Amino acid sequence: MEFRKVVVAGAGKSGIAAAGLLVRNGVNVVIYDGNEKINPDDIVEGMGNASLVSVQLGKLTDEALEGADLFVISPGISLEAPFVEKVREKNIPIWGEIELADYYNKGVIAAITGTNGKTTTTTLVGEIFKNYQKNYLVVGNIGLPFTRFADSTTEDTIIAAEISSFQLETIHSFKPHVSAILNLTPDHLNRHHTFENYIQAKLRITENQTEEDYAILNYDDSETRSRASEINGPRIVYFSHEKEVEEGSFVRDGKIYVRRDGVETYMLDVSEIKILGQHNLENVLAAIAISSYMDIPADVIRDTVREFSGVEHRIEFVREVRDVRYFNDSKGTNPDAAIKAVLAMRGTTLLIGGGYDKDSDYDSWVECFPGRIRVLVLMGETADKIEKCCKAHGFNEIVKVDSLESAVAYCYEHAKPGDNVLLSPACASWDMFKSYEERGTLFKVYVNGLED
Ligand code: UMA
Repeated sequence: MEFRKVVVAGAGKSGIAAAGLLVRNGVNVVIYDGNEKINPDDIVEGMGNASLVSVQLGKLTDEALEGADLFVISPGISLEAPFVEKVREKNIPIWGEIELADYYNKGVIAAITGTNGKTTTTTLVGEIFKNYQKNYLVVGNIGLPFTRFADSTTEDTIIAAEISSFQLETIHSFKPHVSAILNLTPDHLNRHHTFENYIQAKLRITENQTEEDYAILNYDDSETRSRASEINGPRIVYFSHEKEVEEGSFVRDGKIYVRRDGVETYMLDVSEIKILGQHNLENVLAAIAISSYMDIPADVIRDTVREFSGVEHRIEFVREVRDVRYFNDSKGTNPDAAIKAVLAMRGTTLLIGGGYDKDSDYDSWVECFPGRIRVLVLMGETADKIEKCCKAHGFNEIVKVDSLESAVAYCYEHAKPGDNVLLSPACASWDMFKSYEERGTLFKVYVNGLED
């Protein structure tokens, strides 16, 4: 298929990169964004051949769609957005940015999805790839659009791709050699409406895989394990810290092994892993299985895992001030991720939570507070909803603030020696910040400004 004119919806990271890829390949592009306040010059800047690009803001017109042979939609835009119906009526194919990238890609992909642990696992797999060969990429939901690099790949490029449910909704022939589903707990219900719809979106990561490919599943997460029967095509491989799986990675007597086609390989001892918590053991087991089935030698995997000390914004230790330890878990954007951060703390914690409302259910998060959380400092759109949930569970140690800076200041004044202060909001950031990265970075700025 040759493209002559493509409309790209969304002028965020993903849309800009998709448009850039198309322009580099000589395609006329209309970039559309609903936000009228964006400066079109900022969008076109850096796009190379600007004569191929036009920008439309506000309402998507028929004229913009005229003659378009493809519509590329950014992951943050719902397929239920009213203008999408118009595109469907005109029978213009709708692709996500991942599908577009894969159209130009020549490399071999390890694609990682799941509710939590995606970024840590993708980062670790990327580090393993980096230590194996120069020709590698780390892309996707992690913040580096695949389209930015897709047309520079060769058949030897190995790619670690973090893929979200949003991105999977708009794939058609995207076919990773190795796919991984790390776990499945409810998230993004305001977009997918039901947990089942969300799961079905995640399972699409395997839909084009065939028998020479592998789908790696978390054996210890019953929701994920039970979906193996719905996957047709790739060979199923598991990772587990509870059971010695037939095919995949597992733990025996504190030692991690990979068993592939009946051959067992020792990888490393669990005690050698630097990143904290059981969820991180799962992430490491997943990364080991993914890399092994991407044919990376065991010694490269072993050495990289031994060195790996985690990712930014994920239970990231920031600083100790007056005997209080501050942790940035801005990536804790749903209750399940936030529970893992609470459980990873030693001693009592002043917890900063709340944010953008994704229709999440906060009960299980609040249930893990007694004995662990000294006070919950709430901010953002969900503050009232979370407060109500806390009260229903008999947890009343709540303070509401109107900014992250005030939250840090409150914790600084009220923490006792030996406490932790943890930013782990259980909510997305979009009500008050551009991204969870911005929220985490600002948290670190405020914490680093505290007087010792
Ligand atoms: N927009 C419209 N109309 C709409 C909605 C949005 O025009 O109805 C426009 C906005 O005005 C804005 C643009 O779309 O200009 C934003 O597009 P986007 O939301 O897709 O954001 P990007 O900057 O392109 O970032 C996206 C991913 N964002 C989302 O999925 C919401 C980033 O994932 C990803 O890193 C990036 O592409 C690169 O691939 C972030 C994320 O929060 C980290 N992901 C969710 C998560 O991890 O839970 C899924």
